[in-house]
Amino acid sequence: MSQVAANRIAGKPREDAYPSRQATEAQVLPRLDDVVHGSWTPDAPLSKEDTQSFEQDGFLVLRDIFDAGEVETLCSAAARLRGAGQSALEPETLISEPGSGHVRSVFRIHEQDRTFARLAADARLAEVARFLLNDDIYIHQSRMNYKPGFRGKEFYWHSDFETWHVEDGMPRMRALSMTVLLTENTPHNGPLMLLPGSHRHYVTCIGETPDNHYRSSLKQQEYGVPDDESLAWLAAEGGIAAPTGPAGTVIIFDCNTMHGSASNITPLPRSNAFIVYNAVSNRLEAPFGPATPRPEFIASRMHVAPVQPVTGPLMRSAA
Ligand code: 6CS
Ligand code: FE
Repeated sequence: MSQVAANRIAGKPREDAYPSRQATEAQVLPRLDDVVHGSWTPDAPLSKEDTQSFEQDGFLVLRDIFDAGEVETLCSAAARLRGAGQSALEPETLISEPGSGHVRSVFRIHEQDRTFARLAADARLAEVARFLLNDDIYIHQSRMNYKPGFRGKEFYWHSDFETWHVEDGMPRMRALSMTVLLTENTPHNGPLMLLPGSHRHYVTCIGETPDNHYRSSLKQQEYGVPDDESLAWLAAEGGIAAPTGPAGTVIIFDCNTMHGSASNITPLPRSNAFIVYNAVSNRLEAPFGPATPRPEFIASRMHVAPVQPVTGPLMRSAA
C-alpha cells in the first residue's frame, strides 16, 4: 500500500501534524509543540538558566553528574556489550558498519544489560526528562553507538523525530534523547554536532520510505535525509555546536534538533550511549509513512511501562 493510501482511513485523510516524505520538494514547517512541556519552579530538577537554554538551543550539556566510579562502571558495560557478540545479544540489535564487520550500534541496551537498565532509570536523567516532557515517560529507544578510531563512519544530519514520526508513528514532538559520552569526545573524533535552534523548524524530506528501510538506514540513512538548502539555512541561522567533554558528560537534545556526526579518522574511539524518553501520552500510533511499523527493538510500541526514577549511585559492579 502506498503511503498516501495508508494515511487514508475509510477514504478520510488521517490527521498528520508533521507530514514528510510525501511531497516532491522539501519544506520547512513550523514546530507546533512546546519544547519545555513543564513549567519551571524552584523544585525543578534543572536550573532556570539550563531550562531556558534547552528551550532556546534544543540541547543542553550536563557535566560532572556521575562520579569517577560510576563512569568506569558505564564504560565497562559499554565494552562488555560490544564484545558480547551475536550469541549473547538479541541478534537483530547488533548493527555493523557498512563494509566492515565492526560493531556500529547495539540497540535496546536497557533491556540487555543491567548497568544500562539502571542508567536509564537514574533520577539524574529520568527526573529531568519527566520535567521537560511534563508526563510519565517510557523508553522509546536505547542504543550504544561505537565509532572506532581510524575507520568509524559518520551519522549524516537528521532530525530523529522525522524518522520516528514517519516510520514509527510518534504523533507529536514530546520526546528527547540523552546521550552519555563513554569515551572523551574531542573536536576531532567525530563528536555529536547539533544545529542550535533547529528544533523549532520541521524540515520535511522527500522520497517515499521503502519497506524494511531500517535494515539499511541504521548503517547509512537514505530516506529521511534533509536537503542541503534547509541545512545551510539552519546552520546560517543558529551556527553549529559540537559539545566536547570527558566520559560521563551528558548531552540532552530535543527529538527534533538537527544533528549528526562526522567520521572518525583519529586513533581515538568515540562511544556514546543514547536513551530516548517519550511522554506516555505521546505513545506510538500507526506509522505515518510505511504500513508496517519498525520492530520493537528500535521503537517501543508494547514496552511502554513508565520509568520509575531511582536515586542514589549507579552500582559499582555489574555482571
Ligand atoms: O532511525 C532511528 O531511529 C535512529 N537513527 C538515527 C540516525 N538516529 C536516531 C535513531 O537511533
Ligand atoms: Fe539521531
